[in-house]
Amino acid sequence: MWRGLWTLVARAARGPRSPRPCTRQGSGVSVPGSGATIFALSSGHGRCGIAVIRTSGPASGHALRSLTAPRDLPPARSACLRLLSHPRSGEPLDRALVLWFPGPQSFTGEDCAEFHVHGGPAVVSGVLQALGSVPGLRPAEAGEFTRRAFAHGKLSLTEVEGLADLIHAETEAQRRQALRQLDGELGHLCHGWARTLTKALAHVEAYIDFGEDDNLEEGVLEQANSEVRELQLALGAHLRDARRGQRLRSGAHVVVAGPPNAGKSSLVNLLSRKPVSIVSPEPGTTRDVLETPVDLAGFPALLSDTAGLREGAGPVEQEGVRRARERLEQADLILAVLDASDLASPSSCNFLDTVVAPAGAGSPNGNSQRLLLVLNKSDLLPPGGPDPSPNLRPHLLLSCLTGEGLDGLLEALRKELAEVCGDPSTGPPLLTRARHQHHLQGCLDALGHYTQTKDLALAAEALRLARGHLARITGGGGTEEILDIIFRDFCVGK
Ligand SMILES: Nc1nc2c(ncn2[C@@H]2O[C@H](COP(=O)(O)OP(=O)(O)OP(=O)(O)O)[C@@H](O)[C@H]2O)c(=O)[nH]1
Ligand SMILES: [Mg+2]
Repeated sequence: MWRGLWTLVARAARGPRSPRPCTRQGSGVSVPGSGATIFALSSGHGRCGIAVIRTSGPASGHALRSLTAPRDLPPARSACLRLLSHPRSGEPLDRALVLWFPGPQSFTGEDCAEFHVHGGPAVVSGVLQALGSVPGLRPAEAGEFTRRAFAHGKLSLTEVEGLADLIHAETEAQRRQALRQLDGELGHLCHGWARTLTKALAHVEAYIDFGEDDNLEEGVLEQANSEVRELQLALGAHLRDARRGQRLRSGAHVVVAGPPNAGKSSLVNLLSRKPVSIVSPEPGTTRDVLETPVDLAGFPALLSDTAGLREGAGPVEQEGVRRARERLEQADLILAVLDASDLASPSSCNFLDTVVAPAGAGSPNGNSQRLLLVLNKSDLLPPGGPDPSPNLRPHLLLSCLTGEGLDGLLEALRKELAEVCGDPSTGPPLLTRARHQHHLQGCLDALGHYTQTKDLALAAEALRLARGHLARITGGGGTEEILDIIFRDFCVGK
């Protein structure tokens, strides 16, 4: 039996069965030119109060000493005020805060230095030029600091993506989602799934190797099968939600539609707080689809104004109506706008029958089209008068003219968009990229092969394939763990 265990040890140590362990030791990804020390302006470009320039690589300490001579390196991770001067000419450049982060306790895992200089363009370019004159330093390429952090195991791939999203986040929901991903939530979820697979694989491999051995616990294969079944359910649920995370990253498509003159353009301008569309009392003013990115109740959205839907207009307006209908089909959420004082008109009735009624309330999984019905121009209704349409489906009263009802609309939008995009403050970690979806689907397909095959060797291979897909989401690997689990989880050799 011990010979059997050593066979497993030897197997895990060779070929495709022994990729690097999935630990924070490093991703195993090589960084082109990683021996060099890189430098760059890390804060935004343009005039500002403080600009941050940083370096990463073995010559960082030398660079810091060169610009702050004759002073020594400051204590690690403490801000110190230093006079910066050009290492060759000795010309003073700025009085700045400098920080020294000896590796591996730094963002990239390498020796790093930071110069917090005054943000004038001449100061920034002077310090960058001074750094360029230090031997062994070169300007960083786009994303090179983060790439080094990944290569040194400081960030997983999903965390790298979270960091990128955080930098690009424009709405509260995007920021929350990016922070959660940067905190490693998606990575932890994938690691948890990968651990389940590793365990199942260990069980299957142990059965292959020690199936005849009395000392092997009973029901080993059944346990593996039930773990795989549970995982299939969990992955399936996440994949059904996959579009949400992507909408949260790139913005939900919210289409404003309704009959002519209902106040669609007025609503678009109100929600985007800028004059995107022309507003006029003339029906048929908007003809093209006008898009504007907006922050809607904390969620990112691409808001589209469309032509009023009606029959019998001229050819240009008809083309606008065709485009409006096309856009409606792609909408994640429809904002259906009607004139509250004109609900009995043929165009209002037609719109209610052809757009509002079929859209329905949306399915519980959030994948179908959702619709919010807005009755605009509530200021034209008689004061204290009855609800204009007690038989209508649930709706919101609004006046774009006075702003009354806007808070209620924003709250309704927040709820709808939390369904459409997923709520990053409460829900499970979201799959924000097609890459995540692709590998999760690959994992699920491989698990499908596992459940179908009768051949144990093929079943084990399917599990390895499934685990490889999960590992690729976070950018890690991991096969040596199987052995750890065999020793810990089984009684082989007792
Ligand atoms: N009284 C009142 N008038 C409004 C309100 N909202 C919009 N209007 C007016 O209604 C008219 C039509 O508004 P638009 O926003 O251009 O309507 P639309 O639906 O985009 O019209 P089309 O592009 O022609 O389909 C304009 O004269 C607006 O000032 C409202 O809440 N109350
Ligand atoms: Mg319009």
